[in-house]
Amino acid sequence: MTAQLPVESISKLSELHPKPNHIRFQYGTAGFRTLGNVLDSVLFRVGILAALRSKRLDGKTIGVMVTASHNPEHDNGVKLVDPRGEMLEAAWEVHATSLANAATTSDFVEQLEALIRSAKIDLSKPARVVYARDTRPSGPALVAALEDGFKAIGADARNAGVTTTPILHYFVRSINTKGTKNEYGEDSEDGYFTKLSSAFKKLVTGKPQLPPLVVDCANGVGAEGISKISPYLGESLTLIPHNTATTTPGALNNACGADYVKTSQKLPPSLASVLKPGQRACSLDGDADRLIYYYLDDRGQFHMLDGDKIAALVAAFIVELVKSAGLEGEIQVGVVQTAYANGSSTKYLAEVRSTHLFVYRMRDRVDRLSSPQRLPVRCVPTGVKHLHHAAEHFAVGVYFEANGHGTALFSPETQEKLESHEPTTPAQSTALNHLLSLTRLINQTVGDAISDMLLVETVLAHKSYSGLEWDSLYVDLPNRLVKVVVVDRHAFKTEDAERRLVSPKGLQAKIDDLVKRYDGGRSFVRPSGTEDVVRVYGEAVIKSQADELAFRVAGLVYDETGGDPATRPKEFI
Ligand code: G16
Repeated sequence: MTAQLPVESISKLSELHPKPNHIRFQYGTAGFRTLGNVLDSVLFRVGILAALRSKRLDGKTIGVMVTASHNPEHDNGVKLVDPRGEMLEAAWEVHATSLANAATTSDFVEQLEALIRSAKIDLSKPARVVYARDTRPSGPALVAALEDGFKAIGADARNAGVTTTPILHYFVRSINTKGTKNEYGEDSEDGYFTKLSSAFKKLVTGKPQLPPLVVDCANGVGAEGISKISPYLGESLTLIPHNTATTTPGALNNACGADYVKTSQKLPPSLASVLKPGQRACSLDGDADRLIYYYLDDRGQFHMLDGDKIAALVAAFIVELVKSAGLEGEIQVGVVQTAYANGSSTKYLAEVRSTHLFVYRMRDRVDRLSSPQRLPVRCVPTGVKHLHHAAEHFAVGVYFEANGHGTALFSPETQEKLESHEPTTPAQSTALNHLLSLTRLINQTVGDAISDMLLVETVLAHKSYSGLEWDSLYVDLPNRLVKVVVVDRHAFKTEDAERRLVSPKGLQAKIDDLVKRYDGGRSFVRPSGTEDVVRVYGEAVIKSQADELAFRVAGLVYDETGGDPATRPKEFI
C-alpha cells in the first residue's frame, strides 16, 4: 500500500497554528523574515515542508534555522538548508511561499497534496530534519510550532538547540556525508570547534603570535560560539569578547554587530572606551554569519575592513599559495561579489597585478602578494544563494558580500588535486599543506563569522599585517547606504544583477541623470529581501558627494512611490 499524507494529524495540529489574516508571507533573501509574533503558522508549515523536502531527497537530512540574523530583536525568521549545507533550492522557495499563504487548513492540505503530486514525492521515504535557533526571545515559541509541524507529519527531527546559523549548516552537511568519502566533519559542536581550531593552529604554527582580537558578538548567539571556541584555540589566538548580553531585552544587534558597523560606518559605542589605536577588532552579526573588521588609527579615526576587504585579502592569499604549491594554471581562483562591492575592490581584484596603483604604504609587500594570474570577478544579485552558486563554477571560488557575509569554496576536483598533488620542493609542500588546512578551516557550506575570523587571522599572521597594512591593499571609494520605507517594496524590480531598476517605470532614467552629476558616481536601488524597506546605495569619489547622491536617489524613490512623511529619510536633501 502506498503511504498517505497524515491528513488528520496535520489538520488537527494546523488548527492550533492558524494563518493570520491580511499578512502575506514571502520566502525572501534568507527565508521568511518578519515580526516574530506573526510567524507561528509559518513555522508549523515549514516543519511539514522540511519533512517533504527530505522525503523528496530520499531521506537526506534537511536543516531548519530559526533566526532573523541582523534584523532587530522583535523580528524573527526561518530558513531551510539543503543536504550539502547550502540554501534551499530556488524552486522550493516558491512552494514555501505558497504554503505559508494558504488561507485555511483545508487550503493548506490541498496545496500539500498538489506539491506531493507535482514534485513526485514518495511518502514512504523517511523524513529527517535537524533544527536550531538563535537567542531571540521569540525563538522558543516558534520552535514549538515547528516541532508541531514535525509531529504532524511524523518527521525524525533532531534538536540542535541554540547555536549559530553556520554551525547548523555545518551539521547538515556533516550528517549527510557521514561514512562517505566526502565526510565533512563530526556532527557536533565539539566536532566543529575541533575541526576549525586544529586547522587554524596548523596554519599559524611558526608565525609570530598576533595581539589579542576584540570581538563584538552583537549580543547574539555568536557570544556563545566565541566563548566555546576560545579554549580550543588555547594560546594560538586570544579573543576578547564584548557585547555578550544574550538575555538582556532589546540588546541584540542594537548599536552593535556587523550590520550596525557596516551601515553606520562607525565603531559600536560600547567599544569606544575599549579599543586602543592600532588594535584589531571585529563584529559578528546576530546569528554569527557575517563579519566586519575595523581598527582606529593613531589619530583615533575609525577604519572599516568589510567583506570586500576580506575578499581581497583572502583571494590574494589563496592565489599566492596556489602559485607557491606549483599549481598555478591548474587551479583557477575566482571571486564573486554583488552590486554593493566597493568600486575600488572590484578594480583591485580584477587587476591584481596592478595593485600597487592603489597602495600607498605597503607597495613592496603587496606587490609580492600579487600574482600574474588575473582573477576573474563576477557580479550576482544579493543573497548568499546567488553568490554560492556562482562561486561553485571556479576551482576555488571566493565570495563575499560587502556586508561581511561570505566564504571560499574548493570544488571536489580541487580538493582531490590538492590531496594527490606531489610537491617537488619543501616550499611547495608547505604551501600545499596550508591549502589543505584552509579547506578544513573554512566553512564551505555558508558564510561563517567564526571560521572567517580565523581565516583573516591566518592571513594576517602569515603576512605580519596590522589592520592598517591590510587596509592599504586599496582605498575604498566613499559610499553610503540608505533605507527607504515605501508603501510597497514589491513594486521595485531589478535587472543586471540588481544594478538597474526596471520598475517603477522611468525611475532608472532619473537615477542615471543624477549619477552623471557626480564624479565617480554610482548608485542603485533594490528591494530588501529581509526587511520591509528599499535599499539605496551611493558611491562617489568624495564622501560628501556619496552621501548627497545616496540621499538624492532615496528622495527620488520616496517621491516616486509616496509614503508616510514620518518615514522620509532624515538627511533628505
Ligand atoms: C541575509 C542574506 C545575505 C544578504 C542580507 C541582506 O543576511 O543571507 O545574503 O546580503 O540578508 O539582504 P537584503 O538586502 O535582501 O535585506 P543575514 O545575515 O541577514 O542572514
